[in-house]
Amino acid sequence: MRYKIQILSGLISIVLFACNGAYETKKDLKRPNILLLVADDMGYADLDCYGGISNTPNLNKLAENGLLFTDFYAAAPNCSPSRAGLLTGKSPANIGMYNYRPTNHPMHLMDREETIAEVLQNQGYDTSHFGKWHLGCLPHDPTLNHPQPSDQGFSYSFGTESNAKPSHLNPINFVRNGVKLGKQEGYSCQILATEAITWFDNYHEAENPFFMYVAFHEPHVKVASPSELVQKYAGFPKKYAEYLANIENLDIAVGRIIDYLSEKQLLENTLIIFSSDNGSYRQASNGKLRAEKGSVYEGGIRVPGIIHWPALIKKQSVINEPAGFVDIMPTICDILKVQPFEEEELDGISILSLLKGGKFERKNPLYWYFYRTSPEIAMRVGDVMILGKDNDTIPRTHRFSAADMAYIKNMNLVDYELYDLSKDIGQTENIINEHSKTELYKNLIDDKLREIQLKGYNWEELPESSGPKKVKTEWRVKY
Ligand SMILES: [Ca+2]
Repeated sequence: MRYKIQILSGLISIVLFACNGAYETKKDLKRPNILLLVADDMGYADLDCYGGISNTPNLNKLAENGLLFTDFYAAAPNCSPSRAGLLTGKSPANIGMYNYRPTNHPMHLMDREETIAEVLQNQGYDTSHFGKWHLGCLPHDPTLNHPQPSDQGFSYSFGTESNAKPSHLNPINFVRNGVKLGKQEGYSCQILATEAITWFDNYHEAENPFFMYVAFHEPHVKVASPSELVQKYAGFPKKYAEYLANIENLDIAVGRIIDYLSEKQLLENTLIIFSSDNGSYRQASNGKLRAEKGSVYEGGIRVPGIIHWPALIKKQSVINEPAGFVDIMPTICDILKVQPFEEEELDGISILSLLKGGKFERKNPLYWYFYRTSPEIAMRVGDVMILGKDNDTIPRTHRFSAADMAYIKNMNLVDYELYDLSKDIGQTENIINEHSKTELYKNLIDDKLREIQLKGYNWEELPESSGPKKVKTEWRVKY
């Protein structure tokens, strides 16, 4: 994989863009359009430009003309907490998003949290959401009374509470601006692309900048892909071919949105960010990374990260600096020169200097907390990842429960692992007993757990633990 990235870097070392005078003023760079594209469960090694098998020319092109991050991280190893971290810039555990949110569950992204959409809406942006929400009930439910996309800064919303049902093909559970819709014809990613383009034509005021958040349902199960694409991968087992075609179909949908922006001459000053909400449930999709979705080993949290913004980024670069979801909110605030509502509470930091090709220094290490699998916590300090666990063997249910809440508030770390990711991307050699700074890192991660236990929202009306349980050490959890 690294070999392929190096090739990419070498072949396209300098890509110069013709200057478009309309976007070259400092004023315009402070108000770019922003397109946030998020895949669901796409692994680190799924895209062609990350060494994958699927044909993904549109995302390759974004990477070739922008920045490709080798060490980009989701905010959590599964859907709901990761999306909460993405939209707020805060560690999901600190804002009470501890796990995937099942249907009719009280856990949600609280209205008191400020989202990217709210910041941008206040700055005069036209804001829109397409696809998976997974931050509370959708549409409005008077019993749960969770904030809707419109309460979180999105003027327009077309999507689903969670996954597309019954699959990506002809989904029946879409909601447009609070109104339940019937069956939608086609594949989910293409339905989203069509709706997004329609939104531009019918709802976006040309004089305003826009913020568009497109949260694709692909390639989360249950996978469905067009037969003509599946046939392109006929040499693979049927289920695998369907998966590879699913990645290509998503790439085609991304291409349709990009082509529209290009036709309307909006591409030059649009900041496009592409990533995935967590690692893949397929080991092969995570390349050499250890573990899968649901784990705080690299396979659960390290994801593709591509940033494209021709008005600022003038040449292709591969960025090895660790960055991720929680950095997006502070970066956007930095670009707009606005102060987040609770700046001191943000866990991410602006990476605008990285986008500009300048120096970058992270004050507070990135970290991930997930109580359901072992290890429970990970922290990235430079090239090193330290992980902590309590070696408990309590079986866990799918639904976040009162027993889980009590466990989170009381757990202690008793065992640690340390990996040098610059030499050991697969986390095969635990060097906790050899590293000179082991005690320092142990203290850092112990302190971080205490902070989560102190600050993390305490849900009081959770369901009791029920349903099928899995022993915790089995990290290959399927959602
Ligand atoms: Ca996911």
